[in-house]
Amino acid sequence: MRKSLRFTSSLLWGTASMFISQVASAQNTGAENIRLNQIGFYPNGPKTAVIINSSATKFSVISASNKKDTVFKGNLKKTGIWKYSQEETAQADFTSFNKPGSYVLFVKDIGGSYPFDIKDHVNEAVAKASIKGYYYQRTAIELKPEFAGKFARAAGHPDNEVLIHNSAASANRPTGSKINSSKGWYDAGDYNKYIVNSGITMSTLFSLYEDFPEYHKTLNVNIPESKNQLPDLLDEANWNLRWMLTMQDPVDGGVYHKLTNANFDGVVMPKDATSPRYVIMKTTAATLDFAATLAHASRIYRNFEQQCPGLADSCLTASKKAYEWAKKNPAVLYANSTQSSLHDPAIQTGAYEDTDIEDELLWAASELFVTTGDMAYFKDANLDVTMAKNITIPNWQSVGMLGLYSLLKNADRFSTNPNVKAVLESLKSRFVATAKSFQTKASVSAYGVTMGECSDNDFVWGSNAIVGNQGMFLIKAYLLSKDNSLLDAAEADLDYLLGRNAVGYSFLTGFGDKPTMHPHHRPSEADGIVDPVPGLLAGGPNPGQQDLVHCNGEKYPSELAAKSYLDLHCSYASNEIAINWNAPFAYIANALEAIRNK
Ligand code: 9MR
Repeated sequence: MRKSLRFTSSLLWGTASMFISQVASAQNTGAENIRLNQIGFYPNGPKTAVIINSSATKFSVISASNKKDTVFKGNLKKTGIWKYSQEETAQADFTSFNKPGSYVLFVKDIGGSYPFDIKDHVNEAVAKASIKGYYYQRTAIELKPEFAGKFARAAGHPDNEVLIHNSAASANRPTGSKINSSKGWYDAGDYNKYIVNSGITMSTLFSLYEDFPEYHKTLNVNIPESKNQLPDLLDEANWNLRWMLTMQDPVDGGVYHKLTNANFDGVVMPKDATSPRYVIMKTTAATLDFAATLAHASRIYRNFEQQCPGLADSCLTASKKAYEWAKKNPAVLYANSTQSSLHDPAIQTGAYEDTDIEDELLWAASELFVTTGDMAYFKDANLDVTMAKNITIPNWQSVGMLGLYSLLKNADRFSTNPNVKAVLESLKSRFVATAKSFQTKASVSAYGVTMGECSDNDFVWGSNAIVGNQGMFLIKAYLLSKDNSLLDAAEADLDYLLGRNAVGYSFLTGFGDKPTMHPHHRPSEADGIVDPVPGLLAGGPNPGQQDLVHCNGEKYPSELAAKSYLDLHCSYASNEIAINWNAPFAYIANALEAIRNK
């Protein structure tokens, strides 16, 4: 965690004579009532804080280093009540102040904010940490001190002898036979591995690579492979890719939905969680997500044939085979409930169940089209029908946009085919217009963010990934349109995740002055270390509060959507971490580093 400047503010303000009396009476409520990015801002980027519980009309920015110079003064803009937190808000906009340094924002009747920086590369540490977070999620490998520091730990879950569950049995692989399904990342705070969620995660990270290949040439996040000739992000993704490849039945091409224990593990370190592991039935959703991810992987690793000989070909073969299985088995759905009643042992872990898989087909067909140029896949994507409803913020259950992102990214390659060209041009203008409409709504919202503005259902389990994916959507639209307002809106979404939100937390473990400290993450809870494993994004406010029964009488601070957050290990519905939630955060933070520092 960055050096805590958590203040007892008489120290900070003592010499700012003009404010002494106010500070004394304000009792440092500024830190709680001034919501801003606790890391900081780029000199050339937007800078906004949200103020609550204040009747002041003005604000100032003061040097944190000499604790007395007022460097900027501005008027607060009243922005009304945010319906998700029922707070009266005002915004302090100090975008025009661009002098590098460390500062505090001060409002007369409430006091000073947490300190923040204005500088180039301001997100470098969070950006790297959010990628390094995946290293800490690796199964089947010891995390050595030179890479993991105090979070070094023994290997867990080798998964080299995984049982075929009877739901997954086939002639070549009868119930109880064993396969090697090693490597991969733990999905979240639990120790299982799920194909559906791996799919969207890998797609997001591949996009981060594809959109900024130059940036990744020099990015070093200190993982065991950092010294090889592959970008670190692709080395890290490769750890999960190798596992994904093992999840395909080599005979028919179908893909197992998940690799899991029968029940969630206790709160123990990975090496101590030794329950039997199973692969569970093949499903259409998992198989299509696999087909999409592997077709995408094939494009990415094709450029690194020397470093990963044969990998691109293997991925493409596996992808095509999976796609064929899905076409023959278009509606094999997963539900824990059917599993529990039909099979022994009953499986109680994460379900990732989905009854609408048209978007999975769109995604897989789009990726295979982009990778192979085969028009049969383009036809299957059926864009005339599917396009409009899939221009949305993606999540693990709604993945059509991931395919559309790849089509948009590669549109130039198909410009000689007039039919494809026309469809992709229409896609581009609709996509950019949708992003613009999100940005317009954000610009008049009380917190100045897209959160809560793109749909009525933004505050769900994993809401921080909703805002992360909104930011990514905006950046992708910025890359196509060069409309700076879209980039600024995405940066506001990062601000939200790092402190400009209704609970005032920085949701990335290890960063900020009021960070998430007790994520629902087994290693963080079981390792005996005070700090949580760093670089992991908490799920965030979730008025569903589905975990209350497990929290021994602990209550969420509020039932309001934006305030339904509990920084306790028991709160898996608001405070778990997950690979698919980290990915859009990593995308935005790294994209801003790549773009703003040019
Ligand atoms: O992210 C998932 C969320 O959308 C669902 O509402 C929730 C309940 O089904 O499950 C979440 O996914 C969890 C998965 O099932 C198991 N590993 C932890 C994931 C994050 O909580």
